Amino acid sequence: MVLHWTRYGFRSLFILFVVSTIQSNWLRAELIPSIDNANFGWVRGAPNSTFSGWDVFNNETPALTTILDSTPELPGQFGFAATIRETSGSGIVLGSGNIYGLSSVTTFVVNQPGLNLGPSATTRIVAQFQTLGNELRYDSIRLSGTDFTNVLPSFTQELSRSSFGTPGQPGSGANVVYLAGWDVAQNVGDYSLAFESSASAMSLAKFNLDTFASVTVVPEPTTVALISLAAIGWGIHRTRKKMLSR
Ligand SMILES: [Ca+2]
Repeated sequence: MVLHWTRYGFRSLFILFVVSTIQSNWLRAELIPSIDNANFGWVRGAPNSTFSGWDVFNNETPALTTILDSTPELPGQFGFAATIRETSGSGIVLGSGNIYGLSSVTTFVVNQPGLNLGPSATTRIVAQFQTLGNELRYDSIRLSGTDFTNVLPSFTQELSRSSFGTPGQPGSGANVVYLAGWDVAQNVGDYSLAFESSASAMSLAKFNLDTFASVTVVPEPTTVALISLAAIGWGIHRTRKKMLSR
């Protein structure tokens, strides 16, 4: 048993070293064009946005076989915090703060409270994952909301990939940063993101989740009328000025 844990201790040390020496490319989610090339004008921290991020996972329910972390700790978080759960019973939190699948596929669910702005708001949801060792099962990444379930991403992108160790030997694997995003034509009160590893021995090292809601503001008729009046007034002023200066 002592040997067993020493082995995992070693691996977590090794993984910590790998993480600190390989630069990852994470995207600011507002830089991704929408699928219809609309410009949402979103930035992290803007009204109607949320951002939760984990570099280090902890387990708030050590007495259970599942893992719960409701305290994302990256700086610059905004809006309602997300929670992450690992529900397979195979997951452990390593000393490095990674969630590792000991004996089987690991199964994750991330809950993100939404702003519930209704059907006139468009929502962009961007998840970014860093995994070490075995990889995600990429087609398992699905989004559910109040009235839709298991929707595949609108767009995906592999942001970086490198390998470490000797292939086939213990302590080897891939270091992958992967992005999956959705453009949803509404904004609901709760989002749920599900994903799984492709096999055991995947280490979830980091996870970021951005959501942005774009509310279409239609000017009220009185506002339009006032703007038109102001424009006409400005035109008259210009004409008078021109005539006076002659
Ligand atoms: Ca935490």
